[in-house]
Amino acid sequence: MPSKKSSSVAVVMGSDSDMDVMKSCIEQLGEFGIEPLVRIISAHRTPDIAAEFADNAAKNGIKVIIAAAGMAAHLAGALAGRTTLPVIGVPLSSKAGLGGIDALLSTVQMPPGVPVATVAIGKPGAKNAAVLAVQILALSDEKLAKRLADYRASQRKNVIEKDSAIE
Ligand code: RP5
Repeated sequence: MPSKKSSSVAVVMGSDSDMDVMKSCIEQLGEFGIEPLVRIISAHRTPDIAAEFADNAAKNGIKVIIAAAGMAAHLAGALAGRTTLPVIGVPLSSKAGLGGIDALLSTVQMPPGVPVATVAIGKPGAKNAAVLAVQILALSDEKLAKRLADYRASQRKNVIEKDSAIE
């Protein structure tokens, strides 16, 4: 499923150990017809590659970057510091970490001027990162805007059905 093909959305994660959770982001993008560019790049272990990736992202056709990492999660911020593309940060709970709070604070506490749109820890955040990326792209893509409206309508229908099923 992971792809290195060019795409308007890049899903970057700090380690292959993040893939389990980030699969739900990739799948959610797939439900909107988007096959993202998927990369494993570490802000700490491969800082040179992270810099090269961010520097060239816009000219490679990427419009939104989703960056996920656990522990001292600097990936999203490090990429955001080198590009003006929107960066969505997904804090992850890794085995050796502090339940994701470590990654949440590292991702969300960006200094003024270099935002990272930070979503929830783990799988819910991974899914929401995909939806947020679609919302950004849908501003200039009518087909995607229609898919988003359908997605919201189906969520609404689901809840109403569950409510009706209660006796
Ligand atoms: C972070 O450190 C990664 O994003 C991962 O969540 C965490 C642990 O990485 P591994 O030791 O499993 O490669 O940089």
